[in-house]
Amino acid sequence: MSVRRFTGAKIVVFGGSGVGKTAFVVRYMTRRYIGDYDRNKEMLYNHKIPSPRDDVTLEIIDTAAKDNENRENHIKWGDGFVFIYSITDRKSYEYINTLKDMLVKIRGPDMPAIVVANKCDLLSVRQVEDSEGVTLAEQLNCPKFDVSVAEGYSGVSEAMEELVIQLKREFVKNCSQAAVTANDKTKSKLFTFKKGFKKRISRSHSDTV
Ligand SMILES: Nc1nc2c(ncn2[C@@H]2O[C@H](COP(=O)(O)OP(=O)(O)O)[C@@H](O)[C@H]2O)c(=O)[nH]1
Ligand SMILES: [Mg+2]
Repeated sequence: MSVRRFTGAKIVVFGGSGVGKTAFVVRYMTRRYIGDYDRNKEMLYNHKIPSPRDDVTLEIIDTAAKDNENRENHIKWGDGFVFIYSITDRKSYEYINTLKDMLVKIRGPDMPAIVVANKCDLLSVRQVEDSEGVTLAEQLNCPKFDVSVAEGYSGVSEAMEELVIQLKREFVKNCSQAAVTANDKTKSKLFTFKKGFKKRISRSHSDTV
């Protein structure tokens, strides 16, 4: 029997404009911080995580579009999600809250995801309390990471490592569910075959009497 391996996943990075989505993705992929990007550009990146067994390739969409239709397509496309808000921007927190309802409606309450509270270097201009972020993460049923993309790589990498762990777990769960379904199908085929066989035997038996 062939064993399926986890070799990749699709990740969508959601968040309001200017929260640091592009900075987050670029920091994760290159370890570098580049301050300014085109805010209206949506980008699809491929990021390979080398591994002694199987390399894992992440496809990452850094979203920019605001229209609902695109958002819905992204929700359907992704295997896992990064929800970023900036602690200095209340509206960006509200944005994730609205998105959360749409997401739960389309994908259900359990999906690989992380909440990222960015710009933690700007505590003096904080607009979103830590407890509000915790509540959001609880509602999304996922962990929350406080980071400053500007200040360092480690918080970003820790957050993404957690997401990849969740994605692997989900992959294994789906594989075992698929195996159970396949097993059930084989069983039901066998059952139909046995039933047909019994009928044929009883018919041929009655023919001979
Ligand atoms: N102070 C601070 N600024 C940040 C941080 N992350 C991103 N920025 C800045 O926020 C602005 C918007 O970042 P960007 O990645 O383009 O946001 P996006 O629109 O969500 O993709 C840029 O000027 C970044 O330099 C952070 O952790 N701290
Ligand atoms: Mg951007």
